[in-house]
Amino acid sequence: MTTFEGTMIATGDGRYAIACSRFNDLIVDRLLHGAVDALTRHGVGRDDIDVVWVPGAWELPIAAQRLARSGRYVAVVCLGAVVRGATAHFEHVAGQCAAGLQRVALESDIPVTFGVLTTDTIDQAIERAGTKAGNKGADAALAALETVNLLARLSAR
Ligand code: INI
Repeated sequence: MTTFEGTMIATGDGRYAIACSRFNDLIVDRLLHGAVDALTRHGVGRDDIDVVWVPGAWELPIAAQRLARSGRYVAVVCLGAVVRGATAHFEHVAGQCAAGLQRVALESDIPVTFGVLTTDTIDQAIERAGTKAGNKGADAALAALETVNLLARLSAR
């Protein structure tokens, strides 16, 4: 039996893009901090990380698509925070952001990871942005790193 898994150690041969949505940037700043911290502590150089800001989660898929198609990156990490509040707008923004990013991920030849919080309240978002429920930006960054390494192994076999 042969098992293939990605390591969490950067191989130093590629740049990472992080696409962030500015809406709820109090939260997204913390997700970005977690993502950069995770990448750099696993061996990615700060100079090998580009950060791109879009207005809101709705705009993440078009930016992720452009970044993925550029050929400049080994992965795109997408970060945002969609908070339900009292409006049905949430369903459209969160749903279409997730669907769009999934489409970009499948149509790209590189990992496009999902670090977009979709919560009922700001408190829940804070919990997932570096307090008691961890940091989903860091999780999305490490998922990108692991998948980059896995794909390299699968290509090399
Ligand atoms: N964008 C977010 O990233 N999070 C939200 O919670 C949000 N809500 O609730 O409205 C949101 N809306 C803006 C949207 O992403 C677009 O930027 C806007 O509609 C312009 O296209």
